[in-house]
Parts: sequence; C-alpha cells; structure tokens
Amino acid sequence: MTKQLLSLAFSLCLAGSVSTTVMAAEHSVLMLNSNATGIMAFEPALLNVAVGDTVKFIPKELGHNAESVANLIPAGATPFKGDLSTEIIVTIEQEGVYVIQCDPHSIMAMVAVIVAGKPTNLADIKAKSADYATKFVMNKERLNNILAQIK
Ligand SMILES: [Cu+2]
Repeated sequence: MTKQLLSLAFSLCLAGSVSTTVMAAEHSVLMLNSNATGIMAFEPALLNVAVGDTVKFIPKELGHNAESVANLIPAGATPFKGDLSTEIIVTIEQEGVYVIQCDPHSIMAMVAVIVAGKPTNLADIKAKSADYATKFVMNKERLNNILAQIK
C-alpha cells in the first residue's frame, strides 16, 4: 500500500513537471513581403505573450530576419539576432515590451512588438522609439500605430 502511494505521488510529481513545461506557449510570427499593413511586414505585428513563452519567427518569404532592436527591449533582456531567411525561436525571459526588426527592411519599418506580461517599460520604449523611427522612409506610422494599441 505504502509503495503504491509512493508511486502515485511520484507519478503526480512527474505530471506536475510535464504540465509546467507545456504551459509555456509557442507563438508564431511570419516574415512577409507584404500584407494588409503594407510591404515588408511581420504578422502579427503585435504579440502578447507570457514570460517564459517562445516566439518562432518564420521566413515565409526570403530575405528577412528577426532581431531585437538595441535599447528597445526591457532592461536586462538578452538581445537576439536571427540570420537572413532563417527561422529563429526566441524564449522571452523578461517582462516588458520588445521591438523587433528585420535588418534589411528596417528603414521600411518592418517591425514587430512583443509584450511579455505587463508593458512595464512602455513609456521608455515610446520615448526611445521616436528617435529610431526617424530612419523610416516607408510605413512611417507603423511602429507608432502598433505601440498605440498596447494597453
Ligand atoms: Cu524583411
């Protein structure tokens, strides 16, 4: 009897650790040559995730990458940079707002925003993104429009 109880307790522990792993969701963001928001776009452009989730950036079309923008991620978050035309899976470990760009199309505002948990650094991101956005020659309002949707 005691043995059975122990083995039951052990099974429950296993089940517990497995479900913890499963709870971290994986999200997908497509890298596209165009969509409803214009040319050169991430889809979705705004993604809400939980801390610990992963985001997979998928090059649906060639010539794109996904990378975090310097100074436009939460303090202490690890920057990342995917290779051109290559899928990258990023684990979001820090709460807050992240701005992501495609390097070759950053001047066309090929950007996405990830909000992990609460947007604790939103005011900071909005202030710093104004300077970053001066390099856009197309889709100039795209980043502002995305940031304006964050509550
Ligand atoms: Cu691109």
